[in-house]
Amino acid sequence: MIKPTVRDSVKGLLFGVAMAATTGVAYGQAPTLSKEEKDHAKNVYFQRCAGCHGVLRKGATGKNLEPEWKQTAKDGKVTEGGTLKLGQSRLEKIIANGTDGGMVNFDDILSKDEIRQLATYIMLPPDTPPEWGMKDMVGSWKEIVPVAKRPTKQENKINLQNVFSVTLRDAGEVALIDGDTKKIISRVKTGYAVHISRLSASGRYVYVIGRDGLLSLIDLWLAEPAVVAEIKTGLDARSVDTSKFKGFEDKYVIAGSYWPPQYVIMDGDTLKPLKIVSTRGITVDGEYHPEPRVASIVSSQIKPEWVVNIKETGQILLVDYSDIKNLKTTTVESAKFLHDGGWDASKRYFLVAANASHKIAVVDTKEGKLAALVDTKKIPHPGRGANFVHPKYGPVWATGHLGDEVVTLIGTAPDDPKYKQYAWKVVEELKTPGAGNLFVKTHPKSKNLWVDLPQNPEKDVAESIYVYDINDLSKKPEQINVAKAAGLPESKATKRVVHPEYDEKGDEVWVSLWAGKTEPSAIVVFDDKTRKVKTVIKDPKMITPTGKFNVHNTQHDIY
Ligand code: DHE
Repeated sequence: MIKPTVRDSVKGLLFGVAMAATTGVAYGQAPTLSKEEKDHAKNVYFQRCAGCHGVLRKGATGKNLEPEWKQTAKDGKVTEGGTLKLGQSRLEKIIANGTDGGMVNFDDILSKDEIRQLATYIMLPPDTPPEWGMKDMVGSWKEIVPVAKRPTKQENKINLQNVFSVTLRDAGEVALIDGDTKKIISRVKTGYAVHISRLSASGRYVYVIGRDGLLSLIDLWLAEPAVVAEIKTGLDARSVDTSKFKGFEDKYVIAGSYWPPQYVIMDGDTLKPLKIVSTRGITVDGEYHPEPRVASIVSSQIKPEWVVNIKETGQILLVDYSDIKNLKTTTVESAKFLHDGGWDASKRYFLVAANASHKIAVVDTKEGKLAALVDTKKIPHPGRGANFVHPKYGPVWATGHLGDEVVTLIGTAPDDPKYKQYAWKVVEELKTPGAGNLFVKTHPKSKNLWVDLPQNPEKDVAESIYVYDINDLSKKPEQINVAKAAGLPESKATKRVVHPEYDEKGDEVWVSLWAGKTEPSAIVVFDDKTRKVKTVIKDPKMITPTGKFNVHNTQHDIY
């Protein structure tokens, strides 16, 4: 059982309800809720549960939560289940206490009444949220500073290449921090619980996508960088990227939605929506899925193409943006439940986690086909992964795991005669002190691999960062308790250490110390060589910092 230490804001990552055992709780009585209760429960479900279980509750990283479901396996075996079968009291227990299957408890953030309502709500047929088409998008689109009124050259003296765009999750903001001076340049209002920031090819524009689908375009050239355009791209979203191929720099931006399941292509400098493409369709198993959500999107530097990963179908779309009106897409079949991923060092191969299938899919973007499907330990979660040269196996890409105590290293040099036998094979698994990793990071200039474990139930582990020596990976990683090193006041609640990110030069590592919404959080900057704290960036307005995106490294896909 996962201990009841996981805080409010990480609940989004939690996995499914174990369906294995029913308790014999009587059922058959129709579940009912008043309109007010239902509306509240619906909102709680959307905020806390939909990320893993899906809006239509078909299941992905989390289990299927439909009132009744029936599945026929390839061998013809039929299985049945559903929330109705589990019943009110069993569901309340699962939501309150979590399960051995990996779902954590919600009794520390939801009231007894909310848990009761949520249990009833998931026994009712799922609500289908509205669609979000071109009219809605155009209606939500705001050009705050039109292109003609924007500067023609940089109006500030900031070293823009070393700026960090930092998600202040629960504040609905990003902080732009000067990586040289460590001063907050500005805090910018964005969508709710921003997921990622990505850069335009030129490095001038930062694109920030909120969980609520609001895409904000920040112009770094303004005297004080600010939002110059915004648009609501969907009702629930996680991904955005830009056109990076030569000749298309800063021209287009693409955003993917969880709901409605679709992606939208927009003008890069105005966010004017140009084309919406639905991702509803057939899974790799040949079944129709009504909610195939857009997970990670990356931009190729060798072709005018985006790699768009569709979670539920397991289809990887290579979308050619050279002719938007006559859009050509290559559909690469991989494995279900695609989530996050990153390029190998050559930037020809994209490695993406099919997380609940416990696999990494490798796409050869030059050939436009699947290079490999690599079996891994449970629930790989690479973020964008980490590339380095292993002393024995040559170039490798690393991913951590939410569900196992390892960092997996996969060989990535199929054309190198010395190392090609290791390509797309798990060459080594580095032991971690527990499961619950979200992000790993290194830099071409570094000999360190930084690994967080924010989802681990042990406070000391979740508050630490672990550093491996790439020259000698047989050594145990060094544990650095970041919460202690930062000197923030002790608290009973865990301050999760999350998302290591390098500065432009590759000699500093920034990690977030992610405390509760009303407690002090911080960003702790380490010297990469000595692994000692250089600076602790604190500010009363630094509320729940999570992802940090260095302009140079994000622009050039350095990780
Ligand atoms: Fe994330 C990346 C989805 C929970 C912080 N997250 C991603 C990506 C996806 C995703 C699809 C890849 C985007 C890309 O590259 O285009 N994340 C989801 C979820 O569905 C999930 C599990 C639940 C949810 O409801 O959102 C989830 N993620 C979280 C968190 O709880 C985190 C820790 C804090 C938060 O914001 O809620 C979190 N996710 C991040 C970060 C990245 C990310 C910092 C970018 C990593 C990078 O280096 O690129």
